[in-house]
Formats: sequence, C-alpha cells, structure tokens
Amino acid sequence: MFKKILVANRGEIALRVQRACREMGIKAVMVYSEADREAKYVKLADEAVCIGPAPSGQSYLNMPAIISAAEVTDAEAIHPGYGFLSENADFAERVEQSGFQFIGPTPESIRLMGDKVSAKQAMTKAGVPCVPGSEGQLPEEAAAIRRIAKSVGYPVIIKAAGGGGGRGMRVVHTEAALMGAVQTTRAEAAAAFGNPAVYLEKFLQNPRHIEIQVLADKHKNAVYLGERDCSMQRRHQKVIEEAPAPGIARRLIERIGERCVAACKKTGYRGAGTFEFLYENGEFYFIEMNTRVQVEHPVTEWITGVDIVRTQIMVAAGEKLPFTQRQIQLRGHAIECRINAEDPFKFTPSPGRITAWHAPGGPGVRVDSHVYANYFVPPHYDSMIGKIIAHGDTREQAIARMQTALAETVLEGIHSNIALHRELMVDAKFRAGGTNIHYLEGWLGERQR
Ligand code: MV4
Repeated sequence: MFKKILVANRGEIALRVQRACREMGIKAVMVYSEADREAKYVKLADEAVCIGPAPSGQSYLNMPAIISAAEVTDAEAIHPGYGFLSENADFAERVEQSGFQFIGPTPESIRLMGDKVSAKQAMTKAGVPCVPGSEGQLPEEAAAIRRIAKSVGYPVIIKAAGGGGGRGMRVVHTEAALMGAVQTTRAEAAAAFGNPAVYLEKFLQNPRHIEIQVLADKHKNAVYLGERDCSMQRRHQKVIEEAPAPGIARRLIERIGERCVAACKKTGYRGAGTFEFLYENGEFYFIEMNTRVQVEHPVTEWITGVDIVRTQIMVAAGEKLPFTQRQIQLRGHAIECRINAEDPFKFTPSPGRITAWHAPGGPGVRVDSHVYANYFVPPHYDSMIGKIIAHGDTREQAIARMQTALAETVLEGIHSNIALHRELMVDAKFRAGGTNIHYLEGWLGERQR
C-alpha cells in the first residue's frame, strides 16, 4: 500500500480523501492555492504545499506545480478528486510518466470516455444500450445528415463529441432547423473543445437521470454498486441525489449493472466510474461515462456499505477488489442535499465569511463539508460548500431524517440553498418520487418568493 498520497483538489472532496488516507494509515499531502491557505484540511495536513495563486488555472489546474509538489514531498500517488484535472487524460499520463500512480483509470480509458463519440461506440460494442442516433460522428454532407435525422425521427439533439455534462448541445425539432443547428454546434465545439466533431441522438423529452456506480481493479474484476437518481437538477447542476432510484424494478437495474460491469472488463477499466443513463418509459439509454469519483458518491456508500474512496486507493495500489458482486447488497435509502453558497432566488454565488455553522447530526445523518464558523468561502471556485446525506430503512425515513438535519443546520454570514432544500423535502411530487430532469426547474419557476 502507498505510504503517501498527494491530494490534488480542494474543499469537501480534499477533506474526504484526506480522511480515507488517515483511516488507511497513509500520509496525505494537501496542495492549496493562496485562497485556501486557511482551510482546515490544510492546517491539519501531514504536509501541505502551496501550488499558486487563487485562480484555478494557476493552481488546481497547474500540472507542473502539482507534479513538483508530489516530487518534493516524495508522494507515491496522486488522487485528483472530482472536477479540475480529474478527467484530464494528459494529466493522468504526465503523472504516470513522472513515476507516480494516478488514482483513477488509465489515460486511455479517460481519453476513450472523454470523447463522447468513442465512448458511445465502445458501449454499443460492449452491449450497453445507447440512445438511438448517428453511428459515430456526423458526416459533412447535408443530405447524409438529413437522412440520419429523418431515420432517427424528430426531435433530435446535436451534441459535441468533446462536450459532456450539458455543454455543447442543441435540440432540433424540424428538418428546417437541422443544418443551422449542426453548423452552430460544430463552430461552438471547435472553439470550446478544439474539436468540431458532433453526433446526433433522438431527443428524449421527459427522461430521468439514472447513473450506475462501478468499481474495477487491475485484475479484471469489476462490480456495480447499484444506481443513483440524479434527476433533481438545475442547469446541469445536481441539487439532490438519492439511491436507490424510486420505482425502478430491481431486475432492470441488475440487467443494466451487469452490462456496465461487462463493459468495464471489455475496455480494461479500473478504478471508480459512473455510467450515466437517461431512463424513459422503462428503458435505459447510455449517454456518457464519468471516469472519476463523483460528488454524490456518499449515497452509494451508505446503501452498499462500500467505502468508494478507500477502494479507489486500494485498486490503484494494485490490490484486488475486496468484495464480489454477490457480496454487494443494498440496504435502505439515502438522500443527499448539496449545500451551495448562493443567492436563494437568483442562484448567483454568495462567497464570504461564515459567521455561524452548526452541522446536523444524529442517527442516519452524514455531513461532508470542510467549512467551519469563521471560514471564508473564497469567490474563486464552485459554490458547493458541502453535502448533507441522510439514510433510513425506507425513503420516507431518509426524508424524515433529512428534514430533521436541515432543521438543525445553522449557517450564517452567507446566503445558501438550505431553505430551498427544506421546501423540497415537503414537496408532494418530490415525496412521491420519480420526478424527471425538468421537474426542479419547473418547480422553481412557480415558486413563491
Ligand atoms: C439528452 C437529453 C435528451 N435526449 N440526450 C444533458 C447533460 C448531458 N449529460 C446529457 N444531457 C441530456 N442529454 C438525449 N438524447 C437531455 C439531456 C438533459 C439532461 C440530462 C441529464 C440531467 C439533466 C438534463 C437536463 C437537460 C437536458
């Protein structure tokens, strides 16, 4: 096992990885920007290295600075967390070329999944059901594109191969609008991702976002850890996640999970990964794969009892997965509320000094957050400052515990979305379960302020 790991991230996930290291008897080197000097996990670190000024381009995205920090501290591996360099194949490659273990999949896997066209082709080949659409990227000729769209059937969606997570896509309802949308999406993709390739899919109007968590080792073993329902989102930012997904038959999830595991084995995937699906009318359609640990991993940890971050570290060190698929049993229900420092109505970031913070607790409550009273939320990064996760034997109990937790939480000095979560926990449609990806935005539109 590693003796020392460098954590190339900040905020709650940096603390989460630091905790996993502590528990495993591994020293954690924390890197930080000038804006994060006062962070608790920096103060409490075995070692900490400043990697640059506040803007992430000069710090958390600064590959030479991070690799130098690993060199001077004699770390053996680098955990990238989520965001920043976590899905950057060139970074993973440079980490390994510098003699460190990247805690994640191979650069080849990251590259395969980073290109959404090659990802879909690999999944189709591995037997994972995908959204009907173009085979690979769209050709140049307008007539050929029209033919594809017509056979798929309108509405269709044009997506950039280099996009993902909602970036670089455009819905098309009629043939008249098709070529304009293709040209615009291509131009935007070339500018934003340096890759003009686009592909076409049938546009699903009212899907849910269901994702499958997988873990794989370097010895051809892979398991899936059930699913998460991440449909409660606003502008492609998830707000509430839960597991299991309400109302979806277990045998259907098992069929899809087994396909995901087969795809991992076929592509030589290792580490933690997430297969994103759209779910509509009882069918799953693969859209993208994320090759990192995700924000919402705690809901899966809670219903499976598997420590995902610990397992990422174990498999990166070459150990075998310490469990088989048969040993993965789901227990109860877990819900996560993301706590954002933001205006409760305009959703603009609300950085600043936290004057009071009382985290909730009690049975079935977990808080993943790096904040504390008198902590200054820097304006340079994502507005998420932590997560509250509640578990129960049933979904009703998990919601009840989340309501208690939200009622106990005190956060003063900055604006947040805690009141929003309190309102959502009593919303009849949310409580019924199974709302689609458009529900939250509709609800916000009708909400009385
Ligand atoms: C779609 C779709 C409907 N049909 N693809 C948005 C994020 C990116 N991961 C894929 N996205 C979508 N792809 C087809 N063929 C609708 C979305 C989508 C969405 C997906 C998941 C969660 C929230 C979403 C919000 C708007 C659109």
